[in-house]
Amino acid sequence: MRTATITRNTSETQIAVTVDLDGTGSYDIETGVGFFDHMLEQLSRHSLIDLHVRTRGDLHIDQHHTVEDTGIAIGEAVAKALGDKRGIRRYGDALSPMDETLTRVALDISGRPWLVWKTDFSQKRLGEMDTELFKHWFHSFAQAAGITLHVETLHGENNHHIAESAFKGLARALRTAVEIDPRKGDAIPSTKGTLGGEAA
Ligand SMILES: [Mn+2]
Repeated sequence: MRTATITRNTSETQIAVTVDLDGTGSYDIETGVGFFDHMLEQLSRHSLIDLHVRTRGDLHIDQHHTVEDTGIAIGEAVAKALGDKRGIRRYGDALSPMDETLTRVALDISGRPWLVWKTDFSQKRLGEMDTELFKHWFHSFAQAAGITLHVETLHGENNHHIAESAFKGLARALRTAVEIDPRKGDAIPSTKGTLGGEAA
C-alpha cells in the first residue's frame, strides 16, 4: 500500500496529512484558508492522490506558516508513500490550460529538490490568500518531497486561473510520475540504482 501519514506539530502549526498515491482523487481538506483548500482539492482530484489535510495554523499572524508547513507535510507524506521509488515512472509533465492561461509543469522525482518558478500575479490576494505564498508552497513541497519541479506560466491574465492552472499542472505531472510503470517491474528508475538524492 503506497500510503503515508505525517503529523507535524510546532508552536506555529499543527498538521495531519494522509496520502494514498493509488487513490481516486478523493479529498478532505481544511487549512483555514479557503482559496488554499480550493487549490489542494485540485491537486488531489487531478493527481488521483487521495489527500486528507487538517492544518491549524497561526492565522492571527498571517498565512505564511500555515501554507509553508502544509507544503512540507504533504511533500513528506508523498516521499514516505513513495518509499524507495521502485517501479515508478519518475518523470511527469503537463501543459495545463485554463481559459486564457497556459502553464507548463515538468518534474522529476529525483531526490534532488529544486524549484524553477516563472509564474507572476498582478493581484496581491486571491480571496484572502496572499499570492506570494503560491511560490512558497511549491518550494516547500518540492523540498520536502525531493522533487525537481519546473513551473512556468506561458501566458495568463486572470489570477485565479493562473494559480489553478499551476496546481492542476502539478497534479497531472505528479499523477504520471508516481504511477507504477508495468514495464519496469520493480526496478528503481535510475542507472545509479538509487533515487535517494545523491549528486547528479
Ligand atoms: Mn477555481
